[in-house]
Amino acid sequence: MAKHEDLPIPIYTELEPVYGDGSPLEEAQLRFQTLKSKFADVFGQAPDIFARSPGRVNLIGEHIDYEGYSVLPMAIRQDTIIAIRKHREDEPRELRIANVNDKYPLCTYPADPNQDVDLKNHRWGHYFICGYKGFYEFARLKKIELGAVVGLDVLVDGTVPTGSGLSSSAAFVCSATIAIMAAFDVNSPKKEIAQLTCECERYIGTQSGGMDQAISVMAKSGFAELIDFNPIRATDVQLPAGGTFVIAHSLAESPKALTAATNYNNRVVECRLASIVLGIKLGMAPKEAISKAKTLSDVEGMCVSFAGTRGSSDPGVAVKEFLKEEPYTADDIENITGEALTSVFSNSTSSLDVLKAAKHFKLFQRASHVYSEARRVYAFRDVVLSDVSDEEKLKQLGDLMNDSHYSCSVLYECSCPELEELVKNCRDHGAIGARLTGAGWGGCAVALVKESIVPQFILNLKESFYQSRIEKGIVSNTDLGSYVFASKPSSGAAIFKF
Ligand code: NG1
Ligand code: MG
Repeated sequence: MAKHEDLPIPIYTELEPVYGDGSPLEEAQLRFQTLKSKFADVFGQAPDIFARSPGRVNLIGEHIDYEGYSVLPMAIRQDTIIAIRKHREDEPRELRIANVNDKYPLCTYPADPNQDVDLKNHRWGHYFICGYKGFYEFARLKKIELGAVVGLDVLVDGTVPTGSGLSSSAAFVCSATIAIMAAFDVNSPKKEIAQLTCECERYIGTQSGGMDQAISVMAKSGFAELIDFNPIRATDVQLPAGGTFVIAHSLAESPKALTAATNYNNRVVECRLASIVLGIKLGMAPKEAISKAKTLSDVEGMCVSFAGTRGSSDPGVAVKEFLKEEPYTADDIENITGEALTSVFSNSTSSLDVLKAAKHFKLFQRASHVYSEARRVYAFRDVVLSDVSDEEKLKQLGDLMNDSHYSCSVLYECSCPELEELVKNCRDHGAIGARLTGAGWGGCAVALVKESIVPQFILNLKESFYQSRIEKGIVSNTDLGSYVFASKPSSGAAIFKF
């Protein structure tokens, strides 16, 4: 049987197989009907085809995908759906990108695959352009003949809350890319599309790993997935019975495209610096370390060999030995590398932005987090596969989630006061484990909760965490359902013809 990731994106003529997660189908049907009729209102024509790609919740493995390590997310029902129509050659060569939500005004761009994404002026439509550019690049590499460049009409409907750590951006970029591919009648194995969409999203200026796109494209209903990188692969993980994942929003938004230099990209740069310093301390020549030690996984082998001399197999032993706990200044690091940091990162403007904004670099803490988190992902998978009782499995998974949160909060410093309060609330109300999920600095927490207490758990959270925020007008009671909900693993990207 062909492996899941080797199959192309499925093409359906009905919704059933996609939203087959027990949730009401009528809602989804209505959304697609509305999308179709709005499309006709806005553009005066019917769409050719539709695409869907989901958001995700990461169960464990935070801020390690871009360091080359496996992660363990599951897709959620919330998604981005897109209707698209390819222009004829006699129509304007223009990309018209509309949204069913009035918050997002119509964006137009030239139909030019080589245009740059204007990072200084962020517009919501930029995420579509990421997919557009990526698709043309993909076609070029694959030598796919696309014919004359024509315009596109596009209507977007997204239900993944933005800035929430549930990957609204990847849902949008993946859905956009797949819609464009479908409009041009191109399809490919999912693993290739996962790789492509991951590269696409980097056009927006975040140096992201590939987790969000990989799960959005390759998810399978009913399963979480262990995602490996280089090459991208997905392995089904069947979660133990009796537990449910509840997702709860801290109501602090984390606009990643705007805070990249101080938060997300900053951590990517710190990890790169930690890799270089570790590489040098473990015997690489500085020039070699700069060119070869790109991620912490690149120097893991050396760290493990060193740990072996101390009777351990934990790369963290080398981190303790060779990195100092006090933050490094740029000077400290340049004394080790013998090269200016601006020259080390000279080919990445987003990294140069990080260097400008950073006061210091916490190499010890970031590397300690990454190596320990990478091991927790495998421990999580091993617990799932072990032969202890489901109840015992849930307990061990909860402990791993709690440890992950601690590491994110204390070593990686990607939490925030609202998330700390929320995670504590979850545990106080009986969660087996709880942690921040996604990039952090706001957004959601995920809690593992005994299925039998889920309704009461959500009620308790509403009372203890959300009620005061409703009173302050931060959130409305009617919207609360989209900020705190239980989620089953949903399926991945799909194309619809109807
Ligand atoms: P969010 O912020 O949840 O979309 C980001 C990255 C992931 C991963 C996580 C942290 C993007 C598109 N996604 O997710 O690749 O690094 O942070 O684990 O930047
Ligand atoms: Mg995102």
